[in-house]
Order: sequence, then structure tokens, then C-alpha cells
Amino acid sequence: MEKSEFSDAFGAIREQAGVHPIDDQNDPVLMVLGHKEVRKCAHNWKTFQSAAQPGRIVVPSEVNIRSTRQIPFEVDPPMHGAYRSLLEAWFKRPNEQSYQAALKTQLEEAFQGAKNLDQLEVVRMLALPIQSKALTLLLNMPIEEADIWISWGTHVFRSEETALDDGKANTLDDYLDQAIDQAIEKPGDDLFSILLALDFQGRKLSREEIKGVMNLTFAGGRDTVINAITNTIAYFSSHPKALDALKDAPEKMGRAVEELVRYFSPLTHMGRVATEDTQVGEQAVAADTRISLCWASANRDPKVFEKPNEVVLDRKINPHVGFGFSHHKCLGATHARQVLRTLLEVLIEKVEKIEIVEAEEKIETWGVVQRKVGFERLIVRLK
Ligand code: EMZ
Repeated sequence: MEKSEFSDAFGAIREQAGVHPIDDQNDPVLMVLGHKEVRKCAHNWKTFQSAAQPGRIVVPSEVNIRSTRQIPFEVDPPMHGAYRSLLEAWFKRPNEQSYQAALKTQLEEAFQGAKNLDQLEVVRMLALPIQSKALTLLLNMPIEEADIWISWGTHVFRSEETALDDGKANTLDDYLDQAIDQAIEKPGDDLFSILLALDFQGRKLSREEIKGVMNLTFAGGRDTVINAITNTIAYFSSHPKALDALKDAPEKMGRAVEELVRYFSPLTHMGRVATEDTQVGEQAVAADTRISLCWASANRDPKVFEKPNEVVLDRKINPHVGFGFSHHKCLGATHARQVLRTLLEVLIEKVEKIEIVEAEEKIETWGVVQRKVGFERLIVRLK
């Protein structure tokens, strides 16, 4: 298989059974695989809730390492909507021109630096710093702050593969407490200060709520964005002509970004907890057990996508669920899309050739299924 190829890991099971039962730390999960069923369950928040014990809807579950409820991710309607409308305007700032210009400068510098080296490892030397520096824009914090976040590695809760690491979770927790203390002492125009000053239903947000929003902001868009960046670089190393095609039609950029998100599906799935005995298709789901909405599988469903296993950069109808679906759709998506779009622009303008020297794939295991989600290591030469 080519380095840049990501196969449809769930294809056969999706077609035969539509669901895939797995165990996660003795708390079973029924993975829902079809596009239609995934969307239906995502929509049905009364039966499939997000507001379970903090960490439980994440697969692998984070209940043992995190007590902070991520907001608005682990909240159901109507409170979910109230939090979300509070945050929405801030998370749309990536649409502003000054934000985009600053992001572009960051990526140009990153690639200039990379081209000066004979070869480099993309995950840690390019994608992680790009993700963390871009996050300083989303949080409106000084770029130097990114050095701290870079030192945490590619995931804020996991060390190697999926091993959950409470030491890491504590590092993030302590950091958030300190940052809140600092913002109380010396308010600025960063997201911490903004959250402290907000009026929410006639009151201020509590420290726990602010930590909930920030915990999600740091965790949610980390390994996902890093994988998306790394995988995109791998893709264009073996499809240099595809980049040329974008060169002549910059208006196709938006479609290309959506297609890359569909194809890579950087977040494999997200869980929900059943509030009552119910079923998905023919499968019984007992109250207080989990299902997961498998975005990665839904995004390859041939009932919805023509040539689902091909990257069709100008795919016109693309109802992918790479950023989730329904009310819980990713709040960071505007930022993530802008990062990818800028990455494409900079690749077109600055990079003539990407040569893979060495690649070690990052494989997730879900029961009997092995899914490639990205790379542990990707050593390239850029020209
Ligand atoms: C959670 C999740 C959110 C979780 C949209 O995704 O991403 C995972 O990577 C984190 O570990 O805590 O934020």
C-alpha cells in the first residue's frame, strides 16, 4: 500500500453487520458504521447522550484520568446550545483577514525552516509546532506560549498510542489553573480573560466551566489536526500533480479541504451513552451502555459517496461527517479548516517536491479492525 493511502478499515463489517461491538476498558462500545445510522444517532441526543460522566463518551474512555467536564462537548441540549452560542463568535475568528494573514506567516516560516534542513520528521518537527502555534491565534495568546504546549507532545492525555496518562492530564489541569489565575490577576484579551469576563445567563462562568471549555480546546484539536497536517503532506508527496491542479484553481481549495478531512477522518469516532433500552438497526443497546458514531466508517459509505476510497479533490457533493454531525458539530472546525487551507496554499507556493524518506504508520485497533489514522513518524525531504 502506498504511504499516502488510507484504506476503508470498516468496509466489510459495515456492509455485513452495520455495527461493530468492541471492548474499551471493560465498558463495551457498539460502533455504528453506516452514514445514515451515524447521523440518525448523532441527532437523537435524548436517547444517546453526551452529558454522561466526564470522559465517558470518549473512546478510549477518559473517566479514569479526567474529572473536568469538557464544554460544550459533554453537555446536552438545551444547556449545550446556551454554552455554544456564548463561544461561537470567538471560534469564528479564523474567518477574519488578520487572523488568516497571521496564520499564513506562521506556516510560511515553518516551511522555510523545514526546507533549510536536509530532512525532517514531520509529526514532531512540523505538524506539532504548526498546530500549537496556530492555537496561539485561536486563544489570542503570545506565540512563545506555544513552546510549553509543544513540550506536551502530540496528545494531551495519551503517551504512546492509546495509553491514557494521568500525569499528562494533571499537567494540563495545572496549566489551566495557572492561566486562569494569571488572567484574573492581569486580564488581557486572550480567551481565558474573555471567558472570565463573560456574562452567562446573568452570572459569571465558574472556574470549572472555564476549565471545561479550555480543556476541550486543548485536547480536541490536537492529535486530530496533527494527523490531518501530516497525512496531507504524505498525500501530496505521492500526488504532486494534484497540487498543480489546485494551483490553477484556487477556488477549488475549499472543496479540497473537505475531501481531505473526509478521506483522513482524523477522529475515528465519538461515543454516546444510551439513556434507555433501545436499538440501532437490529442490534439491542441496553440503557447506560455506549455506542460510538464512527465518522471514519460513515465517510467511506458507498451508499453516500461515489468512489469513496479515492481522494476526489473537487468532490462536489460531500456530506462528510469528519467534524461530527448535528448540534455537536466541531466548534473548532473553522480554525481547523483554515489551518488546512493555509497549508495547501503554502505547499503550492513554497514546496516543489516532497520526498518520503521513512514512514511509520500510526495504527489504531478497534476489536478485530486495524485502522491507519496517521503516522507515528514521517521523515521527508522538502524542496
Ligand atoms: C476530547 C476529544 C474531542 C478528548 C472532538 O474530540 O478529542 C480527544 O482527542 C480528547 O482526548 O478529551 O477532547
